Amino acid sequence: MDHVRTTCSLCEASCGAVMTVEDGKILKLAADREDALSGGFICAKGAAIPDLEADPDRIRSPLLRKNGKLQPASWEDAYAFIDGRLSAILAEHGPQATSVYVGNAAAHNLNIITYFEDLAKALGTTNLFTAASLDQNPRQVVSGLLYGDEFALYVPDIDRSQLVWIMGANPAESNGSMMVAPGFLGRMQKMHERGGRSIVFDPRRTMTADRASEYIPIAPSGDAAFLAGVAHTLLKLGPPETTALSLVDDLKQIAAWLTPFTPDAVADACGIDADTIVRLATELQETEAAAVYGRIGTTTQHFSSLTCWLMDIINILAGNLDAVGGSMFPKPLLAQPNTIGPSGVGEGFTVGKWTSRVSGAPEVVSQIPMACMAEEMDTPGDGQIRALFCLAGNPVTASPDTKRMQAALDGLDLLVCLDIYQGETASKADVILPSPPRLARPNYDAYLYRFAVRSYGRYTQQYRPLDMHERSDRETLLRLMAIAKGHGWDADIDALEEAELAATVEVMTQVPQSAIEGREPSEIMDMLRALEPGERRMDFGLRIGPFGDGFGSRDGITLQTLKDSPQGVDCGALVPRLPESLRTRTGRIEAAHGIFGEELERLSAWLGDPRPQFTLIGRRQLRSNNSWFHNIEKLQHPTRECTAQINPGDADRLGIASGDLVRVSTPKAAIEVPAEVTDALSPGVVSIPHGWGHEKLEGKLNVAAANPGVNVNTIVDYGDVDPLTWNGRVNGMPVDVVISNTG
Ligand SMILES: Nc1nc2c(c(=O)[nH]1)N[C@H]1C(S)=C(S)[C@@H](COP(=O)(O)OP(=O)(O)OC[C@H]3O[C@@H](n4cnc5c(=O)[nH]c(N)nc54)[C@H](O)[C@@H]3O)O[C@H]1N2
Ligand SMILES: Nc1nc2c(c(=O)[nH]1)N[C@H]1C(S)=C(S)[C@@H](COP(=O)(O)OP(=O)(O)OC[C@H]3O[C@@H](n4cnc5c(=O)[nH]c(N)nc54)[C@H](O)[C@@H]3O)O[C@H]1N2
Ligand code: SF4
Ligand SMILES: [Mo]
Repeated sequence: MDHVRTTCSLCEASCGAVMTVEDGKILKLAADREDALSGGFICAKGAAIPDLEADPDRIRSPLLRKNGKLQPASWEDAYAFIDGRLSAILAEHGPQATSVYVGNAAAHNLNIITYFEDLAKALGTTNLFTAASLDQNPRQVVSGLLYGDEFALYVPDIDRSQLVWIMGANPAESNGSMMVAPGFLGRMQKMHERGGRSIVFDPRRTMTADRASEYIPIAPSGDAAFLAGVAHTLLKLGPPETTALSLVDDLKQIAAWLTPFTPDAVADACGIDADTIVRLATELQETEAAAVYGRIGTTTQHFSSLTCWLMDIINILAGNLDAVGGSMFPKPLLAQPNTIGPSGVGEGFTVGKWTSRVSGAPEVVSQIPMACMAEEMDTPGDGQIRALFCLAGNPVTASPDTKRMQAALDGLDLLVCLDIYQGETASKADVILPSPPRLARPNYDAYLYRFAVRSYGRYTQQYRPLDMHERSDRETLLRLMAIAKGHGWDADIDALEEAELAATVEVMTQVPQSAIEGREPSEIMDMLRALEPGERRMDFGLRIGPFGDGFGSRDGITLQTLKDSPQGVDCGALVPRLPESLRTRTGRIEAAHGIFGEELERLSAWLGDPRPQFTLIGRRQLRSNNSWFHNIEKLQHPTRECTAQINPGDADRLGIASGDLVRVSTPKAAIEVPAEVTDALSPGVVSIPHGWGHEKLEGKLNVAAANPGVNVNTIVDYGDVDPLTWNGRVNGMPVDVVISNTG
């Protein structure tokens, strides 16, 4: 029996864990008390990893569609099929007829997150879609514009804060997002014990709200109005002089834009009275170490980018941006744009480097927004998408306007899914390629540590070799790239990768102030060749990173350091990073982009708009993860049901009791869901979780199919997308609610 240190990695908390392994099976997963970040925390999902790995419905070899049915096939046959189809599509329609979709699970998989962009590049397409445009793109774009780097994403320095505002996030159940702070509730509790306070702003009194010092029921999409009132108040109070404030361009313009947004002017629209707004703003400013943090409820609503921008403005005006205990910029172990190159200035950031074919939507963080994916597939013409590589995602369930997405995917000439299950999207595939099991892959939460509340990393080596039916995701993606480039699936993929790495190394030796500036590229490549091909990129990223050894030029870490410390490498608490972390062209915080003035005008008009009778919002569930995890018997739980939560007053008025079937509809579509009457919901708000609707999965995911729930995205549509980012508005849609007459 072995005890193997690992990271759970199923969600963004990235908990350190220890697996008990016997005869190639994971018997148990327990918390690792020695982990510097998670300190002994895991949740029910982590503990269910043995069940997840042993699930008989997992895909363990490729499936290839023959005679209309997905059937087991060899990797060679699967690749040969893809090669044939893809080559024909490329020959006839060119590279723009191909596309890549990257789902949430890629962020939890080292190899997929490392190689997905290369696949899109190898295909030669700009049609790269990701779940980020149903999620955090407004946050990233606002960071890009203000700080010059889309990954300049601050986190609440929760372990040293005395006040944290939690807006549109429920870390008690999501375990935190764009913030790696495992055991968030424990950290929050510790803050309370040292006299600190937490305040939750949410239209639903969540599990986090129940544990917070104060709960403020804000109106759906009312955040921008509220924050504008707070910013107005902070300007009146007089912002403290900080490095962040001294770097802001252009405060005068921003103050002018905010002039009309008095607390009185915004109170009705956000549902928070003017005195409370003034009290909260004053407390925020007077508390030495305070942070404002927002997640899904702030980035997928009616004013997503504006809300993110206002959070930044408030963090700055209250003296909390880049302050210890405030909102701080992480410094991960792996190099990222704002830890490479000249300090404090850079190339800046833009959106719209190219536009989408059908709607002319802007490129956003090198992607086309998901709001355009179905139309790019179902609208005829030059550049119509005919092939999709779907990596660790499930757009049928995740994307608004499900029916259109389903039909669009059905119309493709080639759909290849890289997945571990045959879910709603993979069921439509021509080929499904499986990721290997946990014990046969290395792990490092490269994507997530960018949001960690400490500079921290924990690497897990592959525990056992791949068996004859398994391939690493690295190999799979490199073989798909080889096919896309016309080299054939059996090309020498190590050579292919080496050529790419050599090009990157060469560029980095020419970047001023990079850790290897002026070095001989061949010397660096020789050092990298001492490692396995699949480890070289990561070693490179660590060694040129802020804690790296610069390939021998200074004391620091390498991949070997991480291998030698399976319990994790902790490089300490966050440190203030302004102005060093900026990568804007001017070296300033470029906060006064005209779009934010325009958005404030849109907000101004909205303040007086009549409110819909019902607004639909979503919610995450503790024992779930978007559309998957529903196939694990042990994770079935009364709190994980697909219900429409509704306030008792509304329920009374409509004659609805818990358990009744209610019909929730828009002018275009309707669903029927059992009601759950609860005073956690504000009046006029109805909450339905996403990720459900497994009714067609019998024989594929049998446990999930037995309790299918309803896919809320059948009625959610992209509607009025966020003007700056075209992000999906999956929270805040007006709906009708009535008791069902079929129930
Ligand atoms: N209405 C509504 N819609 C939403 C949201 C909402 O709040 N409301 N939230 C949005 C958000 S934030 C997101 S991130 C998206 C999520 O959108 P998606 O990422 O498209 O959906 P998931 O359900 O997370 O799909 C993850 C897929 O990865 C697979 N998978 C799991 N582990 C692995 C692995 O190791 N390897 C491989 N190859 N595959 C794996 C799973 O089986 C599953 O098919 O949904 C969005 N959609
Ligand atoms: N257990 C579990 N963990 C998960 C996931 C999961 O499905 N299950 N999904 C993962 C993913 S992909 C993500 S992106 C993260 C998300 O992590 P979180 O954002 O923390 O999770 P949510 O539960 O979606 O929280 C969003 C909150 O916003 C509120 N809200 C809705 N509209 C508004 C609004 O207009 N204003 C305000 N202030 N609040 C609003 C909702 O009521 C909800 O409580 O969680 C990740 N972790
Ligand atoms: S909180 Fe997330 S990372 Fe931690 S054990 Fe649970 S699912 Fe795994
Ligand atoms: Mo997400």
